[in-house]
Amino acid sequence: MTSNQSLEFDSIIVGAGFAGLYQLLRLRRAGFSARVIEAGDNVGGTWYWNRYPGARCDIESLQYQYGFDPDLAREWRWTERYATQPEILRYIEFVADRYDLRRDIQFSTRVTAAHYDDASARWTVHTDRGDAYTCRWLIMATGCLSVPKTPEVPGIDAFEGESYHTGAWPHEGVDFTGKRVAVIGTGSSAIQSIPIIARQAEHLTVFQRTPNFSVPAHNYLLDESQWQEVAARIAELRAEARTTSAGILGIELNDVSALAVSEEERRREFERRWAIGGFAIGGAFNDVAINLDANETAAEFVRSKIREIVQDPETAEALCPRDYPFGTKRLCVDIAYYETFNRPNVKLVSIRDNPIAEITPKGLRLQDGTEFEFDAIVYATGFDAMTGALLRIDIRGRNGLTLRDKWEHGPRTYLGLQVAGFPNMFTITGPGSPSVLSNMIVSIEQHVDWVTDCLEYLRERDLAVIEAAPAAEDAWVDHVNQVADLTLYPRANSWYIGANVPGKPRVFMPYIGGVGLYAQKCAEVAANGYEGFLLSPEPALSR
Ligand code: N01
Repeated sequence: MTSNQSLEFDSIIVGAGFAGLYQLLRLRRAGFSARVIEAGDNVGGTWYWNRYPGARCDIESLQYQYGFDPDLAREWRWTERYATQPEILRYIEFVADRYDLRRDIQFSTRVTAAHYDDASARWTVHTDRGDAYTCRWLIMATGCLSVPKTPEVPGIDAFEGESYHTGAWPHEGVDFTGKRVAVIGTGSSAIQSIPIIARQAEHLTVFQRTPNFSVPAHNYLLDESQWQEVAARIAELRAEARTTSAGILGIELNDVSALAVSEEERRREFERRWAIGGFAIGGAFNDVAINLDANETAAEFVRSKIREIVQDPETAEALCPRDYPFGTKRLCVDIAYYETFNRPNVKLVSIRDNPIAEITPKGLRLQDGTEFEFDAIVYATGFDAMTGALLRIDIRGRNGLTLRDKWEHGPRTYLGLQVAGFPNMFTITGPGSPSVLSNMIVSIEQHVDWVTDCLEYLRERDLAVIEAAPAAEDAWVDHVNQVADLTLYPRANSWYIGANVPGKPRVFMPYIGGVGLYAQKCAEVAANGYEGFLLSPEPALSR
């Protein structure tokens, strides 16, 4: 930013991923001044940072795109059923250029602090460049999986080879040809990258603490008619997606209990959906997410597939998840993941009962003393999810209350949109909203539209402050927990409950009630004059 530019805006948006870009566009069109502050040197958010080999979206590309502009949908052509990271990044860059968004984005700048001033009802936003911006509305579009987490194992800095985290991959790419490589972790990022790394590396060792359930993508090239049909109906399809449970269309929901049909029939239904690929299997029966016995039928089906694919029985058994219900950790969608373990240059090492004790200068050592040597280590060890990006900023609300203190026992929000005590701050796809349990683009658009409509409503009525009422927040947090407890989800040690970060409070963070019900609730709240929020005029005017 040059010194002759004002640092005062109606709104500061933190992050230039899908959420930040759309929020900027909507605010600009509504006549609010806005500045986006972005740590990276380009747009893209998660798709800017996660450039590991094999990175793709596990939501089909025709649905993982903006739905707000039919012209945009007609102008962009997706090539594959599941888009690769480079293609998604090109799309986001295309969007930024098409709507001339870059001129309002401050790149290569990290927000370090944001403090609310009661007297002026404004936020001051500090950056690592020493700038201080002031704004009325602070919109956190910081992403849910944007703070990479490396394991808390001694010696990480002592390793003399190359080390990488999937969530912060070098832009120039990495060539593993002829190298002995370790991948630590077997979540979605590992499952996507392992088949590609295995084809390049001389030898690959995969260190697995918990096996994951993974289903085949059955990826294919899209033909002209598939793409054109969606482009022609994008607005209608997006509106429909907002009424579904996960913001995804085309998953046929079979409203039958898995326990009400014969074993043959059950197997046939699972097989049919396995052949479709992706999340199709999630709709096979209506009680897999809530009934442990029903769930076990899905879990055992996937295990049977693993045994079919993986030739070495011991490796196959080690790859079979057993200690959490199917689907309660993010289901992975892969391209030849299990097949990769049939390669002679790939070895699976289970570290469930024999964890990594130390990263050594040459490789790593397990607790039982077994040593390994590597040229490169890939940490596919996940993220400090949902709250990490917000809590690493020194956010202080009314009376200096820090977000860190407020969320000491886990995130508390009203509708995942606002936090009591933090007026005029909005969290796009924040904890307490469907967010990571849904098609993120659908949820992002729903939140951005809601926030923009809300700011227009306030402006029309000369209102300058909106804040979640503590009672509404309490009731919403209770509801989020109650709904989660109706399902099997809290039974898994997943990042949804913060289990992957030592010391993080164990709270089921996203709202599992479904996109449709949630969007309806948000609309009702708005229609009732922003029920559950406290609205007030400019402080000076109210005195
Ligand atoms: O991270 P993860 P991810 N020692 O947390 C292991 C989204 N995503 O980056 O399960 C040894 O799932 C850990 O083991 P455990 C998607 O929502 C989307 O893969 O904690 N191992 C686990 O195996 C996804 O869910 C796409 O026992 C350690 C792995 O590391 C989310 O991002 C693609 C360890 C981490 O798995 C996160 O996925 C990729 C330790 N100390 C990701 N610490 C799309 O397709 C951790 N692990 C859109």
